[in-house]
Amino acid sequence: MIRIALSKGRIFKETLPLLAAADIVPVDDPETSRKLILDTNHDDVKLVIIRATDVPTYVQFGAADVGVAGKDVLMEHGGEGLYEPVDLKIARCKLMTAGLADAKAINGRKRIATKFVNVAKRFFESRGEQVEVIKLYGSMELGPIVGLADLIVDVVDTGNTLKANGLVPIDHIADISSRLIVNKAAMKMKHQRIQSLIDQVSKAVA
Ligand code: PRT
Ligand code: MG
Repeated sequence: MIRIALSKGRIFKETLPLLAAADIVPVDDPETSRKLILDTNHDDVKLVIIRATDVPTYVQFGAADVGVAGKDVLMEHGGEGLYEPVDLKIARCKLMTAGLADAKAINGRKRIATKFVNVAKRFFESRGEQVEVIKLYGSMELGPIVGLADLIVDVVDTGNTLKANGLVPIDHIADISSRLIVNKAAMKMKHQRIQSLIDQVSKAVA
């Protein structure tokens, strides 16, 4: 049995063709089905549909053998207990800091609103800056507008969401794409099955 952890939305959509190249095709559509475990064309391959930020956790603890997660989510998680064998080159974006376009100079310790608390701490630490990080679960763009924070750390694709909220991107933290991740124990115990999945998916990416 192989369990593959995926999130709905862009990662699911962009992973489907790569799984198809490995002859894995889901039987149900997660956007319409209420099932959290989807059957596939193989009795011994299941897809587990979870929140994007939970994917590394499921794979770390072996609740799923394999998963697909954004590098942003992996940087925040820390990557413990995981291998990251394939850059799938999907769901690309950038991790950035951003702030109000008409921001006044910030005096004293900056406040940073983000769901990427660990990433933000590491980034500002690496620049020798002491900051106060405020954990949010979404709509980070609102932070600077309502005076909750001076800056945000978020993923940016077109930049339209920042622009629509009067924000501008400032520092580039990392280029992001989604990665195939594998539980370290499963890589040993189910080596043949997982290695062939890695090979077929890698070939499809290239
Ligand atoms: O939505 P949920 O809270 O469940 O979780 P999630 O937002 O982490 O999941 P999802 O499915 O939205 O994103 C999954 C992964 O896609 C992320 O972890 C990233 O690696 C990647 N990705 C690629 C993005 C984007 N592009 C992206 N544009 N994730 C989020 N966005 C957001 C962005 O922050 C902005 O709010 O989409 C909005 C539009 O972006 P712009 O710049 O094009 O306006
Ligand atoms: Mg989202």
